[in-house]
Amino acid sequence: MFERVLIANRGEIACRILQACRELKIKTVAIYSEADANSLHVQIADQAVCIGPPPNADSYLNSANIISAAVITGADAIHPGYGNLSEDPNFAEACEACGIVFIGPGAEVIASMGDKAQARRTMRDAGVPVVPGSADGVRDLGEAREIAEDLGYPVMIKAARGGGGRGLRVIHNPEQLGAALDQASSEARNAFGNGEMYIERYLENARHVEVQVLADRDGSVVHLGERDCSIQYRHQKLLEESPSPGVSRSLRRKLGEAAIRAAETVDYCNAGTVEFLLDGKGRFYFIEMNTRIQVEHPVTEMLTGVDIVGEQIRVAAGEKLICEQGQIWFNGHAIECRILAADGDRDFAPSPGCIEEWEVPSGPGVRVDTGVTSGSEVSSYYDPMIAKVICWGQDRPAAIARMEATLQSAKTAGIRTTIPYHLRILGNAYFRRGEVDIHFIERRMGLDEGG
Ligand code: MV4
Repeated sequence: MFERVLIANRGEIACRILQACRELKIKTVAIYSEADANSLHVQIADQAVCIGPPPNADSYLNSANIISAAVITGADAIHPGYGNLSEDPNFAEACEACGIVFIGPGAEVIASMGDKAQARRTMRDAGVPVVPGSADGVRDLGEAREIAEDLGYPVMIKAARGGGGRGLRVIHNPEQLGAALDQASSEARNAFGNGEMYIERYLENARHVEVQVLADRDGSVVHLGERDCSIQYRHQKLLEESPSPGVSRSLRRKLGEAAIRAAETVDYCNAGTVEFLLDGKGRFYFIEMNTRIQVEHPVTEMLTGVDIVGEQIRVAAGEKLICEQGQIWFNGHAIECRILAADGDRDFAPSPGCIEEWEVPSGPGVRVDTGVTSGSEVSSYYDPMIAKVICWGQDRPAAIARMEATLQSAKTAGIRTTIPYHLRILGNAYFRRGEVDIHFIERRMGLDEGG
């Protein structure tokens, strides 16, 4: 096992990883920017290294400084968390070149899943269902027209190097196609350094369901069931749950098999997430694979009891997965609310400042993952998510009731939080019936609506 791990992140996920290391008796190194000198993750680590000024590009994305910090402190591995350098194949490669284990899949696998068009081809060839669409990137407008005509409108054009909602356009008719393709492609070239685009049929009322997988170096792969992540606003997820109200036992088995096949196809090692869109008829389609730990992983941990971050560290150190598929049970229901320092009434505008009061009650089936305490500063340099509240219940109504009680009892002061907005989601009649798709927020959360 590793002796010392550097955590190349901040906030709640840095705290979560630090705790996993402590449990495995691994010494920890935190990194921090000049804005984070007093942060919780710095306080709870065994040691901490300042890696740069406040802007993310100069600190948490500064791979040379981070790797230097690992070398100087004698860390034998780096956990990247999510965001930041977690899906940068160059960073993973640089770690390995310095003799430091990157806690995640290999650089080649990160790169191959980072190219969404290539990922789509790989999965299609492996027999994983993909959305009907172009086999390759579209070369010119003529070809795009032909493909779109065959698929039938509406279609969606996507940037090969996009992902997570960037570089997408819905096209309703052939007249829109040319200009949209030109625009989106040059946007993608600017943003991702690559203008390649591909086309899919647009799925209108889909759920966003993702399957958690774990794989070790021996090639054992298990799935930990799905999370329904449909409730999002502008690709910012607000609430996730497992099991998905739209997934039956037999569909779960098929989704799990498809996700395992996806992971096996690329010789995956570590934790990964296979994203699918689910239509109203029980059909599912691969869209992307994420090669990192995800924000919403605690939902799955609550449901299965598997410590996903702990397993990431163990398999990266060459150990075998702690369990086989037959030992994994899905118990009850879990829901996560992502609490942001933001104003739900004003388009989720960030609300930075001092958190004068921060108190979320604990209790049976309640987990709070946070990187803040009373007196913490929420900096406008970074993501405004300050905590995740995860509630477990014997069934979905019980999990909802527990979440409502927990959020109602929370005490916060000094900044705005999305807790009132989350309470509105929990009270929404469509949500309570489990009738959600990726348009839930726009269509069901208007001020005059409650279903
Ligand atoms: C789609 C789609 C409908 N049809 N692809 C958005 C993020 C990226 N992972 C893929 N996305 C979508 N791809 C087809 N063929 C709708 C979305 C989409 C979406 C997906 C998941 C969660 C939220 C979303 C919000 C808008 C659009």
